[in-house]
Amino acid sequence: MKSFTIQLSVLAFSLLSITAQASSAFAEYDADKDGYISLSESKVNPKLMAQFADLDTDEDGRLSESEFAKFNG
Ligand SMILES: [Ca+2]
Ligand SMILES: [Ca+2]
Repeated sequence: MKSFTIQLSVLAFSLLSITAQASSAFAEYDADKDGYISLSESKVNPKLMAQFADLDTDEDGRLSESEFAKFNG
């Protein structure tokens, strides 16, 4: 019975993370919650940092949520 409960929690958690992924990833990178991902905030993910210049289409040195939406890591 216990393992069934664990499986159920794992399943619920997976569903939650799939649903939350799109909106929460941005918030996770935006450590200071200013609504933008700065280059230093992107350093937690080398792939994001590598694509930073390409994603920053308006070249203001930070990624807005719509610019970040084009990131595929
Ligand atoms: Ca920020
Ligand atoms: Ca930008």
